[in-house]
Amino acid sequence: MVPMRSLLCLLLLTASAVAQEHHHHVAFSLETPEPILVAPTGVTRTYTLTAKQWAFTFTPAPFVANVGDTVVINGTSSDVQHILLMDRYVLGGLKLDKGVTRSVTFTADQAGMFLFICNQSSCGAGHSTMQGNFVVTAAVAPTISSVQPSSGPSGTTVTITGTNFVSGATVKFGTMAASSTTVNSATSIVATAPVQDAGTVSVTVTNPDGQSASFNSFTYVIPPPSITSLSPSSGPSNGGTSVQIFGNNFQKSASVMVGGKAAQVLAVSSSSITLVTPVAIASEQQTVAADIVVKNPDGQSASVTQGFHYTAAPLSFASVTPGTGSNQAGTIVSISGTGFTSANAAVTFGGVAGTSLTVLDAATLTVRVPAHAEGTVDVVVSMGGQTVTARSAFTFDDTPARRRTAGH
Ligand SMILES: [Cu+2]
Repeated sequence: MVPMRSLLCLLLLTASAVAQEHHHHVAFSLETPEPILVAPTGVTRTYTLTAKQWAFTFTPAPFVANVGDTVVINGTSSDVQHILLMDRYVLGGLKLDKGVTRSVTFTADQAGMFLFICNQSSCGAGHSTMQGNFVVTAAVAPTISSVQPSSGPSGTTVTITGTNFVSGATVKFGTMAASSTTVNSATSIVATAPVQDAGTVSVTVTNPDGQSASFNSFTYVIPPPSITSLSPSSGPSNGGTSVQIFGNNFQKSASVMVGGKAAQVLAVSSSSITLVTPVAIASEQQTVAADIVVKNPDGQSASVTQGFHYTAAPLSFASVTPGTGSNQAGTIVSISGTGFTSANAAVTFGGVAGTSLTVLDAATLTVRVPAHAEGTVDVVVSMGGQTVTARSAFTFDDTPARRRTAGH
């Protein structure tokens, strides 16, 4: 009869041998699993593990994941203590005790088949049969076989046919995200071409795991633009009015001219353009009707004659640059403000009229400063019957010239 103590030793030796054998498999997988994704990918999978003599039971079953998934195991025992030990992912062991739930969380970062065993050799005579495999599947790259239709204007809805599309996949037309994407199945995605310039782009599907497929190609064929309305259709002559143009077939790089001057374009969709009006041209009348011209990068354009009306802004003064000049006539300064017009325009410096007055636009003029005694003076701008006075806005100072003279 074998003494109790010897039997225990024998059991321990057997358990040790099994653990040693398992240890060999820690660094690599036993075999490559079938490349079948468990949908969805890139998610957290939570498994309940119940250990008992003599099995580990994972719920839900099977115990699987995709590369990139986060795996949570909430483990307990229904009898004695067992310990879960798993190649690569649970190397520290997870103690499983009756009435206690303990958890371990890891990222399935490598595909393969990973052996798990019970590492509690004193759990009983069937200990060495407590083992199984955790399967991690490498995600499969998508493929694209067709894009239909293969051409059309911005906003065209296309059907992308291929394989291995996964819920959450994104679609790009060239470098731009589709304006809408619906993954109907692993083989079909419906996407809407975002607003872009005319031309040919590739279509790319990217699964949530980062694997992608590109297809050549989708061609933006864009008819001439048209304008249906503007809002608002008037604003002050000093510009800065935010205007929306509504119409069709606007391309992403469309430009807009207002009264022959380039507007700042803020946003373009195929059916609307948001812009900021430029400063109006100088005019005898401060109310100016300006033509609107939208030009697509392919050269096609649409226009509305006198589509925007500049209204008279109150005359105001903002700055004079430079603010200092020679006593001698000759310094040319730039004055900015609002409501400028070339009608009855005059600028005086300390009561003396400047010369060569040029109103560049409704917000900018240039003028040659007259000769004047040294000192700081008021600048008075008169236009179209309005007058504005900028107190102490300009200084006549010949100091630099005297220094030059003194140096000789
Ligand atoms: Cu056990």
